[in-house]
Amino acid sequence: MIKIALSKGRIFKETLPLLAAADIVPAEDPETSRKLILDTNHHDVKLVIIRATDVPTYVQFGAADLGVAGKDVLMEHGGEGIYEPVDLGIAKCRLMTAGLVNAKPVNGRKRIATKFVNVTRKYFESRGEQVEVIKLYGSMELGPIVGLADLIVDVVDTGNTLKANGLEPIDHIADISSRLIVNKAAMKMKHERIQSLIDKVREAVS
Ligand code: PRT
Ligand code: MG
Repeated sequence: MIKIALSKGRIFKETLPLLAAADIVPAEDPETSRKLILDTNHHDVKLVIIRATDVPTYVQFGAADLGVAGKDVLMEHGGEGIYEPVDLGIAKCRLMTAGLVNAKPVNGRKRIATKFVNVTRKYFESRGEQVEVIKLYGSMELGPIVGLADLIVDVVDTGNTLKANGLEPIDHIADISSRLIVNKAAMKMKHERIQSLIDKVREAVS
């Protein structure tokens, strides 16, 4: 059995054609189905539908053999127990700091609101800046507006969400795209099957 962890939304949509190139076609649409495990055209291949941030965890512990996750989520997870063989070039965006347009300079330690607390700590540490990191689970843009934080760290695509909330991107932390990830133990135990899948996906990407 091969289990592939995917999140709904943009990653699922953009991964479908790549899976199809590896002859894997889901039996149902996760946007309309309530099932968390989807059958495919192969009796021994299943898709596990979970939150984007949970994909590396499922793959790390072998609850899924493979998965697709954004580099932002992988950086935050740390990548333990995971190989990252293919950059799929999908769901592209940038991890940025952002703040209010015309923000006043901050006295003392900046407060940074983000769901990427590990990445944010590392980033400011690498710049020798002492900051206070505030963990949020969504709607980071609100942080500076209501005075919870001076800056946010979030992924930005068009920049429209920042703009609509009176914020602007400031520093670029990393370019982001989604990666095919593989459980390290599964890569050994199910090598032929997984390697052939990786090869077909890689070919479809390039
Ligand atoms: O939605 P959920 O809380 O379940 O998790 P999630 O938001 O992490 O999942 P999802 O499916 O929205 O995103 C999955 C992956 O897509 C992320 O991990 C990124 O690698 C990638 N990606 C690409 C993005 C975006 N573009 C993106 N624009 N993820 C999120 N956004 C959000 C961003 O957080 C902000 O709220 O869209 C808004 C900004 O978009 P613009 O175009 O207005 O700049
Ligand atoms: Mg989302």
